Amino acid sequence: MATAVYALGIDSSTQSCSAIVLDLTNDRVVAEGSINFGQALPQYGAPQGFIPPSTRGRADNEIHSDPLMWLDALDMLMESLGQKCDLAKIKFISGAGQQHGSVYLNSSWFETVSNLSSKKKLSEQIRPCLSRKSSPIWMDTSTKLECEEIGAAIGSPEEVCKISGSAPTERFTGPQIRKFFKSSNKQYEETRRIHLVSSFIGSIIAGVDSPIDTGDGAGMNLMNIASLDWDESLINATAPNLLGKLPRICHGDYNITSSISNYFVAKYGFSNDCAVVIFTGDNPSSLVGMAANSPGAVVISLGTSDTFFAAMDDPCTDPNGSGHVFGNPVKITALDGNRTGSETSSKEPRNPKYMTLQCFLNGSLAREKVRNFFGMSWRDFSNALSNTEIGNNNNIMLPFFGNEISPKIIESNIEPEMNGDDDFKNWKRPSETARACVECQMMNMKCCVEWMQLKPAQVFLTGGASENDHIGQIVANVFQTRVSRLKCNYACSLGGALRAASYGKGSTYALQSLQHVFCRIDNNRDIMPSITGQENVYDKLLESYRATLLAFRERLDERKEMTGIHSGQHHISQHK
Ligand code: XUL
Repeated sequence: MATAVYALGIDSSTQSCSAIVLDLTNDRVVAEGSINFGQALPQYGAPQGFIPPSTRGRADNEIHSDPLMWLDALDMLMESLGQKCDLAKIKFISGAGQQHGSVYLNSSWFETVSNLSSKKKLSEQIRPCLSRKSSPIWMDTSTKLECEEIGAAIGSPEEVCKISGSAPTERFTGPQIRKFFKSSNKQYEETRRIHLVSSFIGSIIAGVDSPIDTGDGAGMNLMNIASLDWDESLINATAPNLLGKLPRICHGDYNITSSISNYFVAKYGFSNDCAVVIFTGDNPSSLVGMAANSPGAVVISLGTSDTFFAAMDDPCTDPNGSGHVFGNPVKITALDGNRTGSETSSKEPRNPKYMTLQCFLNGSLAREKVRNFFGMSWRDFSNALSNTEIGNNNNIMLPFFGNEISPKIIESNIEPEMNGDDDFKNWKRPSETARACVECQMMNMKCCVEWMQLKPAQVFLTGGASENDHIGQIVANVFQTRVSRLKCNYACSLGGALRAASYGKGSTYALQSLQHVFCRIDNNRDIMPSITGQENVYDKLLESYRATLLAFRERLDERKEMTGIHSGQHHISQHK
């Protein structure tokens, strides 16, 4: 019997590092694993995967993580996978990282990453290479001033959006780099390489300095969305001597190396002919893991952040400046022939270079806040959704427990705005509050993604909260579509394994065929809207939601006028 061939996909995300191992010979998942940073590595003081700003004297909107924590988790993950399957059978590896986060490395990085010793931990060896101890991540909204400066240098935020696919955006890597250059000039000078989380983890696995892919590279405000390469004007507007500190961008030739770093061979028993494929961002990877990389399918991912994304042929940008265009991390190879049957979401092989994405910071973070406030278990939260009325008797919540990305709200002391009956407004109605949170998250999403002009006939749901049928029902009702889920709910790591198997050196696997096998829709769990167009209470509620949001914005503006302080700048000048 032929030896089975395995592919490994890794997902280095905000709260955990997870993996999936596929047996490509026998069409099955052989192992899964996940290391939760907060639980497994309490010594990093990051219960939710990021350093609580108060513990390090940072402003509330400066959110960083320790990159060494990601490496310790990677070591632990490999150790645990080795107990579940034969790692020597893995012939292809790829993966993804939380988008926008950046790792700053000095000149010793290049030598160190190519010569990792299996006698020491990864974190121990990389520690001396860090020119910045912590990494700003996607939750950081502290660069309002730098965004304004980059916009002004290029001409306007709209111009930056035209070039890079996104207006200057606080969490994006370019504005974060600019802030680092301004506040820590010496360390910036010492920095020889700036990696994204994806290219950092990919480099470690490959044992070479990795390029950045266009899916994740587009999330930096530094890449030209038309040429899919670094944009000179954006680089110059961001920081001096930046180009030399950035890895190459790559689209198409996805192999980093045909032999994994010897560290993993010697320490965990990987085979040295295991190919490593360039890593991408978590959302682009999920696009592949949901088989949504061809236009037509829309994905909603309910995770730490909620995201709404879809493949797209030509880049069209968000006039409100909070949505994005990223690269689509696939290429259709000669192996992608005609495919029959249609259990996956994608149709004929197409090669769109782009995807569109809208990110909502107050995703599971907000759902958790409501749950914790009322001391509910997830079961209680779920019961609350089933025991309350569709439309929540007009009780509305703006589900923002702090800054938000979509719509952009960057102010201090933001709390959810409640609109409805008195008890509801005074937080005395647990069940209605749970429903208001989820219903209004979905209505907010519907409003924010209007610019994409998509009319999805079906929404694919993924992420932790997608398992909850009551949440799925709200999605179906608000968007008036069928909601489907895949049998395997690990879209991000699955996307990594699928890209690895399709693009790794020596691969004979076609992405479409693999998706046909591994991205099957769980038809038994499809959810149809339970209300129809005519009786749709959400049409009316959506109007109330928009009005509540408008009134809230006006009040924020009045507050600004009264204090005379532009709140974003206030944060920055306070902590300079
Ligand atoms: C997308 C975004 C988040 C992160 C973390 O723009 O900021 O979804 O990728 O998941």
